[in-house]
Amino acid sequence: MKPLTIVKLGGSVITYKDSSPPRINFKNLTRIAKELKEYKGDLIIVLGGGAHGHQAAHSHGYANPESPKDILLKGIPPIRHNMSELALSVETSLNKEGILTVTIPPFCSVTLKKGVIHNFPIHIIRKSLDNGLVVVTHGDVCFDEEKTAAILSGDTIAVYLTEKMNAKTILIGTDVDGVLDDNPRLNPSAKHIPLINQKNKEMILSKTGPSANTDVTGGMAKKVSELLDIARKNRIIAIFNLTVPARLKSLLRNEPTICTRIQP
Ligand code: IP8
Repeated sequence: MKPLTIVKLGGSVITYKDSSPPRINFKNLTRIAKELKEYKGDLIIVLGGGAHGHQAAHSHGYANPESPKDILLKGIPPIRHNMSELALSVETSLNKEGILTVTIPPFCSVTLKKGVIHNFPIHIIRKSLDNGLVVVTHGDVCFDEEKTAAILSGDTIAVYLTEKMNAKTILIGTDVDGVLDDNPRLNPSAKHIPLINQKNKEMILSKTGPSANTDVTGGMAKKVSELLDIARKNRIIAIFNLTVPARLKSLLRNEPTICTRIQP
């Protein structure tokens, strides 16, 4: 078996997050496909929701734990439609670079319980990788055993699959240089943190907040805590700026680049 790498493409990079109706950022997507092209190991690409997921989730009550069932149910088709459209565009961009890709949407097989993954079959993902295909999956709306339906974040999927499939590398692409000690949009002198481990995690987590915009799934603090939970010796974990050309390529080659590394 080849080493497995999981790359999350942040929704704010592959879509114009504030655009309504949602729009895909084809310029970034085309460049990202070129950077992914030369990677030769097993590869799972996880998409964030961006404009396609978060706006529809927000307007159908997914940010509010008290939302009635009928409102949530009405949100399922538009969220699914938007995420399928986004996944198809990613698939098309990758295929254009000769990367043979299949999309496996979580809605079709994953269930949640109180918002947490309850059942996540990986058989088809494994089979696809073993047959040389690159797998695209994405944040999605999924049925929930206790509360109708809930949003499953791309970050949570990436972390879950890393642990379950014993990935060697997990790279989380965002629109900032990694973790900073303050919100860079509000404080331009926010400092970049190159490494998070058990020694500095409490201090860092107290400073990183949820992301702005219409994000219904938790932002940077949640990303960092989920990644710390799967940090192991010999596992490469990085949060990096996917809007800057060549950083993804450097990380895939395991070369030094600006990012925040997470270690045990
Ligand atoms: O952007 C959210 O995924 P995330 C997915 O990775 C939806 O948190 C459908 C809003």
